[in-house]
Amino acid sequence: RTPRPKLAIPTAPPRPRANFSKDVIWLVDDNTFGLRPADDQSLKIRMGPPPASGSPWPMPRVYQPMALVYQLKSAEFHMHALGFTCDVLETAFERTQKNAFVASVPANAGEVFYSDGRTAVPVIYYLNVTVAKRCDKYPSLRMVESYDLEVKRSGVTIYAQEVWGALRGLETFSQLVYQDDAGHFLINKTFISDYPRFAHRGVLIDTARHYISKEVLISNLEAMAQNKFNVFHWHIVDDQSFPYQSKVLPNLTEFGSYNPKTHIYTHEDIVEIVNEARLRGIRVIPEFDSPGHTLSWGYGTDHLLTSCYDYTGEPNGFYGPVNPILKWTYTVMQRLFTEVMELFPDMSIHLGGDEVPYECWTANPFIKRFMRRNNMEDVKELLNLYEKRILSIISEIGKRQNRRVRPIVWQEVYDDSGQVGGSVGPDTIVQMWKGSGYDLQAMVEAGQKVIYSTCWYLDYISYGQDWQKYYNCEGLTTFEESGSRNTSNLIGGEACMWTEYVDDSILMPRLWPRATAIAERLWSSASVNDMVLAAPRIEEQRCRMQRRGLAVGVLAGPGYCNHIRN
Ligand code: CP6
Repeated sequence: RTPRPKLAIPTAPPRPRANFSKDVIWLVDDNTFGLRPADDQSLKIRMGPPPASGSPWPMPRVYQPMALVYQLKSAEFHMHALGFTCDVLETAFERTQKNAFVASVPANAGEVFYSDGRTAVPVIYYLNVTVAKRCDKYPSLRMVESYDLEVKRSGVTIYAQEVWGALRGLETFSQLVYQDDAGHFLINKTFISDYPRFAHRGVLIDTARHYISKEVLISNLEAMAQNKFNVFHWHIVDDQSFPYQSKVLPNLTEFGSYNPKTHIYTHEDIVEIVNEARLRGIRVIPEFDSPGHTLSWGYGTDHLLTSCYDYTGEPNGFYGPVNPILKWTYTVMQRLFTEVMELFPDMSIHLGGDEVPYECWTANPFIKRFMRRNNMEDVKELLNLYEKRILSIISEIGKRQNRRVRPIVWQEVYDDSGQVGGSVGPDTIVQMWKGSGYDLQAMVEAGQKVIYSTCWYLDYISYGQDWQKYYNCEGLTTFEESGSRNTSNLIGGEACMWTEYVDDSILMPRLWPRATAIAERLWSSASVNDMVLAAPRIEEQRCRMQRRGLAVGVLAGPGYCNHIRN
């Protein structure tokens, strides 16, 4: 095929062409500059082509690719666990084997020579992983994801304290592999030492506005793993539908789902999804949003939602948020959450609490009377009361199940009931999603653990390269520049995919590779923020995901990937 002519109009960013002159070490943390194995100094000949692929995303903390090239042969490449192992590591080997050797051009296992035409490129046959600690069953907020990775003549080595770090290292390794024009798989001599900036790196998917199939959710988990995300925030139910299969309160599902035969997540589905996530070091945090966003709960459960009243003092036929003044409400919640917390092993459960339509509460005569009798002047006190009870139900269930729970709530619970003395305890994490007028720094400095989402509403679409907006994230940059103390209270962030206008057919291409931009913000050092340097690398990550069979969308306008499927 003849090369395509160069056009005069601006098109895609230039294809990734790393400068692999042997004197250049690029994009590493300052404190490690100049650290380089000595044997590299003695190279006499220019080694191999610069990789057309092979740069990792997100950028590792310390990344030192060197000019020396090795060959890998897919059929003669073997991965072994030298330390502890378990199903997490063994299945990761299988995924890594597949992902590392997806061919852009037909694979070629023949010999490769350096540019002198005589010296053969050494072949590497082994990858050894040492995990220092026995595998945990499930990933957690406290898992250790750091790893060291070395590619050298004798083989690839990954060292990790915990199996979760080994997963991240294997993903990085698979991204370092690239093909030359003749189809040989190559990898550069490389030293990497890596760990995440934030412990909580999430993707929210709303499965209530549109039902998202198990297959798409699992495919999304794979995309998350390839971008080192570690939390699937499952916004499973909402006003429009209740697809969660409740066995203790079957009417919730029977009447609340779009279709109880086809559009639900059975317990088996959930176990499968949680397991697919676990194998990739991804936590699954379910969200049962209440007291707002609960209309669908009302189809199968009487007296749960508040009856709304109009100005004449008559019920207007509509229902509002969950009724906070009935014992029955807390019975329902207690039963539901007991079941949910048995099914979802993570220490966190998301309790929602956003966008409560207070007008319905304040117009209801029974609630008015309740407030009067309890000396409540502000309806926010009612939210406070509700959240306090829900949080105590959750912590009771946790105690009975012998686990510490770290509930998550949307920021309104902090904003509104913080004012009246606080349903939000020290174990509660607040997820921030509102923009102007809300202050991340203030929240963090007040000692509140925060998950940040304000910049990252991926359901919003606009013409042009919006990944840059997500990559920059002004709110976070402002926070960084403020020189805030207590930065450790910012535990991470989440990309949010609400699905009012998204279903199975477009969820993957709308999320990816846009969430890829966020992945680097959440994993890499704060100093890795140069968009010009990021542009070719993120484009390469997009092509890599596409090559591996993920239904990713377009990132940056006209362009192409260097493989058959475009
Ligand atoms: N659904 C729920 C939503 C949103 C929220 N909660 C939402 C609000 C504003 C925007 C996007 C999404 N669709 N349950 C707020 C957290 Cl811009």
